Amino acid sequence: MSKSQRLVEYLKSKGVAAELWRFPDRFTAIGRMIDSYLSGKTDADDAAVHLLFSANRWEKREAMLAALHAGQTLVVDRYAYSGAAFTAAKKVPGLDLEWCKAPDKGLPAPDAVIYLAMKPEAAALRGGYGNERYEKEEMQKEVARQFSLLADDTWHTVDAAQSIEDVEIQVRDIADSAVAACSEGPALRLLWEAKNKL
Ligand code: 2DT
Ligand code: MG
Repeated sequence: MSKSQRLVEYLKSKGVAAELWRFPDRFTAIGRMIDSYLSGKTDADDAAVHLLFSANRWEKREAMLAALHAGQTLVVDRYAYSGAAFTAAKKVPGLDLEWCKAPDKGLPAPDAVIYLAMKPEAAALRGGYGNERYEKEEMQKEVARQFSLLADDTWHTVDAAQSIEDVEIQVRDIADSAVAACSEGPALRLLWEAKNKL
């Protein structure tokens, strides 16, 4: 079971209505194009692929909003922050971080971002890389750097090199606080109305 799924199960066990979402959603028509690109079956222009990832979130916007308004807590495994960080990490002239953020402007913003931080060297030692595009140490290093530029005060960094139990305790704690804060009723924010930069 993924960490995100475990978090959903934990929240449900506490009586919090929660759902797991993940991006890219590889099961829509756009998602299948993304899947084919990530698995290396097809090549595509970097800007065009970036816009597909964003469109894959936009096509889910109505459903996300409906779930949120029905009181669901959405645990989202990757979202627009991954979108911006991964494309910016490619260092394609013109596709800087601001360009990469732009297409997601106006999507619902997360109340809390939980960033599981691990040094790319340590991740490589865990043998975690598969055969997909981007699963390379150099790329992951640059992605981590881009993520650090995106961090705002919705961010919580958890050291993923700890034991799974310790990671889970911290993730649960952050989620509990976020759910409690939302129940006090702050309005839904939109990307990229960041609060403050870290
Ligand atoms: P996983 O399915 O294993 O998470 O890998 N990505 C993801 C992007 O480049 N842009 C995006 O908008 C998103 C959501 C991160 C998916 C890979 O796709 C990358 C890893
Ligand atoms: Mg993957």
